[in-house]
Amino acid sequence: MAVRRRNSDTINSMKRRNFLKKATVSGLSLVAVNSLLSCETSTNVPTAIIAAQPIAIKPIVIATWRVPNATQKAWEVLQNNGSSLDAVEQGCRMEEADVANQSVGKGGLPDRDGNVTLDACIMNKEGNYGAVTAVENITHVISLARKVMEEIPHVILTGKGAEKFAYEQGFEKENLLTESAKKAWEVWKETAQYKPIINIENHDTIGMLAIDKKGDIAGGCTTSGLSYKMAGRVGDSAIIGSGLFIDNEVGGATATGMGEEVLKTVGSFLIVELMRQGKTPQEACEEAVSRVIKSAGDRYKDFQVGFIALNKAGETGSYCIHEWFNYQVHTAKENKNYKSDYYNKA
Ligand code: SD4
Repeated sequence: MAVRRRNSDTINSMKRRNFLKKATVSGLSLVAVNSLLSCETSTNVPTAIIAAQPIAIKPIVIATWRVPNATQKAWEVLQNNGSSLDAVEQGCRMEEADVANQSVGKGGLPDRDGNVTLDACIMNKEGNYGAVTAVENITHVISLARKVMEEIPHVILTGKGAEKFAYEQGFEKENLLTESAKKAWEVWKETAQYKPIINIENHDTIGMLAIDKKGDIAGGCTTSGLSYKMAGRVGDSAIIGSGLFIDNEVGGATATGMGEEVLKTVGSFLIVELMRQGKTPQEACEEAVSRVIKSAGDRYKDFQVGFIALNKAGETGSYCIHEWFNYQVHTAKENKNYKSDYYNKA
């Protein structure tokens, strides 16, 4: 038995070493390929040297879930020499305005009392942060979070105070509860049972990371939170280090899924710190998911958490607990959706 266990440990560690080797090689070759696509990289530098250097792939956009319109919008901003901050704001706004997306902005599913309340945050290359939580009647909370970051001495505004600030800043009052979200809530009320459903009710919070042509990174995250949450509940999406973290020396990370679990493990900050210590974005996302699982014990079977990460070399990573989390990447080559690797293969 002991021998068997040792053998399987050895095999697992070999598998992991091989995986890491592959990941590193493909990561490096990605750098090489993309650096050739970059507008600002000299094509005279031999590929081998490019591959060995942390050369920025500029620009690049990555976002949680299947959000091609959002990444396309962000990409256009970057192509027009816009900043990564403008890109993530504009990209996130696309999902906030899309009433078909029932987890973000207008059209988001309401809380138990039938009120749509939104959370959002944004971080820039200087490490500045702005956030709003539990905001009603304002569609573009990502822009409101940016106003918090840029216009006032505080970093988080919540509820009525955030809404008041929005009107002062010229934001329009809107009814965020669409007919279809209202109907869904009315159906939910018939049983009023709350159990998070993996990848069904909770998908489409958008977390977006972008590197602009100057090589600077920024990120944004916006959501209506868990549907049918308790009034006043705030998740991870607007909270620095949990739903989003950016460090322009290292890279960025953002999260989706069960916010309570991400908050407890401060997942996005953890990923950035692991990348600072030399882990690839992929390795860092895997470690963050394993912390969530460790903290949750058997409960991990009942909820989803997914992370994406981007380092300053333009390498991406993603990992989640259960199958079917996906993410969108826009580079000079394409605007493509990828299925994330996941932990629970049982
Ligand atoms: C929250 N993390 O409020 C958000 C929900 C989410 O995809 O990401 N849904 O907990």
